[in-house]
Amino acid sequence: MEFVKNFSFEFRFVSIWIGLNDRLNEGQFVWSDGTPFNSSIYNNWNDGEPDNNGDDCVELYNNRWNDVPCSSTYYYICERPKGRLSCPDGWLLHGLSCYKASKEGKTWLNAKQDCHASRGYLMKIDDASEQNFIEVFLRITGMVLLSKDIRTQVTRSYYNSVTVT
Ligand SMILES: [Ca+2]
Ligand SMILES: [Ca+2]
Ligand SMILES: [Ca+2]
Repeated sequence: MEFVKNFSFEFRFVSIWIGLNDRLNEGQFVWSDGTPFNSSIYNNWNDGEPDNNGDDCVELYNNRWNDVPCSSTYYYICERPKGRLSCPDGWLLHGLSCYKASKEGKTWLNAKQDCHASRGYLMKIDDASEQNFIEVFLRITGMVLLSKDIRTQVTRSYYNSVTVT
């Protein structure tokens, strides 16, 4: 875990699309898989957000949520249910979902379509535990300079150090 911590600063300010949006009805947020968003169950809005300044799509930025223009091009994370089998190649299992990070910048809509093409949806953050997982996941997948072997090692040390529920 020390190793992961040392690199965390580099990735603190990367914007990542999540599935939350109010594109259809201003102020009524839903997840991209169609699930209504219930702020009282769990939310991670940054202070003063959402400010609804013509912004209908939500980024994860510095570990908090913020509504921004959907036309921004950001990295994104797709999530899909694990189902009965394990995750496909390139997807990481956590809880009942598989996750894949894409380091290709896309608009929110294009990112959403890419997730749908692989039978997933833009990341839906259901609770604090999933939010915490994604913060670590971003550090792991964002380390483009690391060799595959080292990345595998970091992934393993992460899983040794947390309880996966
Ligand atoms: Ca809005
Ligand atoms: Ca905003
Ligand atoms: Ca989820």
